[in-house]
Amino acid sequence: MTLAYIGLGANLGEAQDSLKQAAAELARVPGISALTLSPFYGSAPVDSSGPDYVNAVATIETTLDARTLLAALQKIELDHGRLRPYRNAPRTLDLDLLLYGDQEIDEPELTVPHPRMHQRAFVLKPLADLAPTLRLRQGSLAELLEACSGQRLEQI
Ligand code: A4P
Ligand code: MG
Repeated sequence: MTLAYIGLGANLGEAQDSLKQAAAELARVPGISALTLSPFYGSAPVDSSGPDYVNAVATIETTLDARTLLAALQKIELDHGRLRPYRNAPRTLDLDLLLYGDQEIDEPELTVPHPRMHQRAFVLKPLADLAPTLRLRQGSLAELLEACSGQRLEQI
């Protein structure tokens, strides 16, 4: 059983509803259990455009290996009508595998820990809500959050 962290984001459509539904769908995937969802946050787009995002983080316990878990996340994205016109395009649903136990994976299709998570308040804050004492390679969540205090983020 591996503890994994999933980042959820959306900035098109009924974003908060999409995140709630996606979390419910994730909880029903065989091999996934004990899903805990953070509070929801509204956040200004970072390296992206369009309306504000809604973001959250979920922890799960899983017997799926990391690649199978990623495939399950991508299936849920597709079910929510996710299109990929260009990188960082506005999206109806984005599910990122942030952490998979303490495993490090460095492949184009799957990089874990997620390579940009430590620079993003919309990931770090909900992560801190779920796991306040967690440390990333780059530092404690509090230190990392301090460094991205310029990013607009509010709990909704
Ligand atoms: N991939 C590699 N590693 C991973 C991983 N750990 N989790 C590959 C998920 N996917 C991973 O992803 C592109 C490819 O990355 C996939 O084929 C997968 O095999 P994608 O979801 O199709 O494209 P994307 O989301 O545009 O790219 P990416 O890299 O997920 O973007 P980011 O860096 O996550 O940024 N601002 C706010 N406020 N809130 C947001 O949620 N999100 C982004 C997306 C930008 N700005 C944002 C937000
Ligand atoms: Mg993504």
